[in-house]
Amino acid sequence: MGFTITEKIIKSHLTDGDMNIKGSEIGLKIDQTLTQDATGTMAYLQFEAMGVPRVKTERSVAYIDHNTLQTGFENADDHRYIQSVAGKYGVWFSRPGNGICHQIHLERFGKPGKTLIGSDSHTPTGGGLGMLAIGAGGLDVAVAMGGGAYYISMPEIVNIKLTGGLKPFVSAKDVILEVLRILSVKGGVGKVMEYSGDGVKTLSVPERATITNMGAELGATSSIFPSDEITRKFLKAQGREEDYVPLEPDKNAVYDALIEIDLSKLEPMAACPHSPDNVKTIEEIGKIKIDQVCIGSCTNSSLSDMLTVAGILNGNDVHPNVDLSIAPGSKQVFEMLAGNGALADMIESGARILEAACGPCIGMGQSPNSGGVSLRTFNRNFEGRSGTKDAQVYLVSPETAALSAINGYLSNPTDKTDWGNKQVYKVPHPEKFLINDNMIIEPLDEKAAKTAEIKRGPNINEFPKNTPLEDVIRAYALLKVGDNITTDHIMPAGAKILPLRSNIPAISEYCFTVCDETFPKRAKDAKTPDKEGRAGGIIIGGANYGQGSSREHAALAPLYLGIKAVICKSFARIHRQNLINNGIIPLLFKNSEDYDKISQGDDLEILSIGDCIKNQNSAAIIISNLTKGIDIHADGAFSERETEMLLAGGLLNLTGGEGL
Ligand code: MIC
Ligand code: SF4
Repeated sequence: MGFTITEKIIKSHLTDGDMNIKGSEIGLKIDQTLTQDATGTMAYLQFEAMGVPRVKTERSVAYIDHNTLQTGFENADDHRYIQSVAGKYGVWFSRPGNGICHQIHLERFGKPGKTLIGSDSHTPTGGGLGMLAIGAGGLDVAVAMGGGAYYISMPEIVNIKLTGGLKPFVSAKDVILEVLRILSVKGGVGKVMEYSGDGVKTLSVPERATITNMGAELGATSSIFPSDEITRKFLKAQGREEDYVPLEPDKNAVYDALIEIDLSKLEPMAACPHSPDNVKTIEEIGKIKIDQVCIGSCTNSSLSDMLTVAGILNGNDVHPNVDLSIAPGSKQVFEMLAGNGALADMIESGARILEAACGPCIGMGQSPNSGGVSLRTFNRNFEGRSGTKDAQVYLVSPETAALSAINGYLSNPTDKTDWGNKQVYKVPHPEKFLINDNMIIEPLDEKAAKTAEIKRGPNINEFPKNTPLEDVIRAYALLKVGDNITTDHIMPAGAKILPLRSNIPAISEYCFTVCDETFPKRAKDAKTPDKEGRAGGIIIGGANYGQGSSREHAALAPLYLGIKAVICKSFARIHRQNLINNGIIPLLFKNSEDYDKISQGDDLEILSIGDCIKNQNSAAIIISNLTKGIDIHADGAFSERETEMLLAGGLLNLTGGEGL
């Protein structure tokens, strides 16, 4: 039996486990890591706590791209901390303004056949280059930087076979929207999406990266393309052809499932509010009036995306009722747009140009007007993420976004009537990228690193640590939520809250406030044991709990607020791991209908939970609902490694802060 690309990379990086048993836990050696600033401060504080003198990876990079709005000292202090810690421990540092981590990593560092984990859920962008690139919690990245393995469940591998070629003005974004339409935001859990077929040869590396980037929205462990002549051409144009290695599946590779997509049949699409899988064709949605268009984010900010946008905007004015903002993905893209005049075309049309960063994608500015309709080339349209609770955010391709910005309504770039007399100007795509890495700082040499000082501003607070698992949990169901709860619900982001990412007590004040403003106070009050021995809280969730971001804060803040366990129908992969890493017990309802048997405020007791977990007998865990007088069966199914972490009260307790 031959191997898929995913299996080849896993095989050459396997440190633990049996890759022949799907769903079993396997350990992988990690070649490269990346962090961004919003998750990075915690990751480096954790790395420091491990006491490893220097990173052991082939390449680790710290990017500053999320918290670039400096409305107070906090973000700038965090940047300084990360710069100093990176220099000391052997991590390359990408300065604020250099661009979005995933775009730059693709341009300057990614290598086919390598493993990459990043403290950001869109790390699979690197799959566009043939890397096995996976999003992880900050603590997992810290462990990998220290030379430790990264653990995943051996994934099922889905062959997404692409045939034909895209029609003009249908784009890579429409391909991944089609996959989301077919599979939904839960459809990729436990799976790697591996792209194959003749259609692959029609897609450039940045187009492939758009598709693998948004594979995160499927809940997939990763997504990957072959490494072929197109990959070589991209790396050559980036001045690093030597990083190229070919990578394709064996002819007799066996996949767990097959999805076939004929690219020539795809139409322009949009993910409608408020979920990336709520996909319809633009034609189905109709010509709705729009208020805002935002172009950029790690999904669609490559040079070719930007040149396409400039070509559409050129010679046209942005509609008077539309606010258009554009954020190029990296300094390289920005500088090249400036050099070839495309930037002038954008400015001339009336676009507002933002710095190369995440910006509006994470609610750092550009919140839409009340009830406003916003078209975004981004990857997430969760309720409230834009900063305006009642905004209606649609996720679209750069082509759809640019044409709509001129017309003032949602436009179909394959429909001649939506073009009117407009001419599309083709800005030539350069053969070579402009290479200027002056915003990337090399780490200090080992001698200088020894005496280098780490700069800690007052915003940097300690991360909370858990205590070893108790045998009985007695607590109220402090909050009950429904299906598909995102980490944006659990620990919201945005310009006001993101600066508190290095300060868990302060950020905890916003935990779950999207669902219930009273939650932080109620949780803090419940921390103190009452007369009957109740202490802390339990959260009840539906299916796909914790989807979305990798932010560890969605576990750290609940931990700080005294949450002991989350019981739900199913978990998203990264969030479940973050809970375990921090000693919060993720339990499943054995029968999902039992979700209805617990109401918010019910008094719950879980006896012998420590014993059940210790004896790997989580199937015996019983939740007694003392309010309703019923017993409910739970399940956990923890691996040996996870069991140890839960018993110790988290990964850092387990290692005692000493190495791995
Ligand atoms: C996101 O897109 O939600 C983020 C912000 O990039 C997060 C990371 C974070 O919360 O800091 C992610 O995708 O992991
Ligand atoms: Fe940044 Fe948005 Fe990409 Fe997250 S999804 S890394 S916030 S651009």
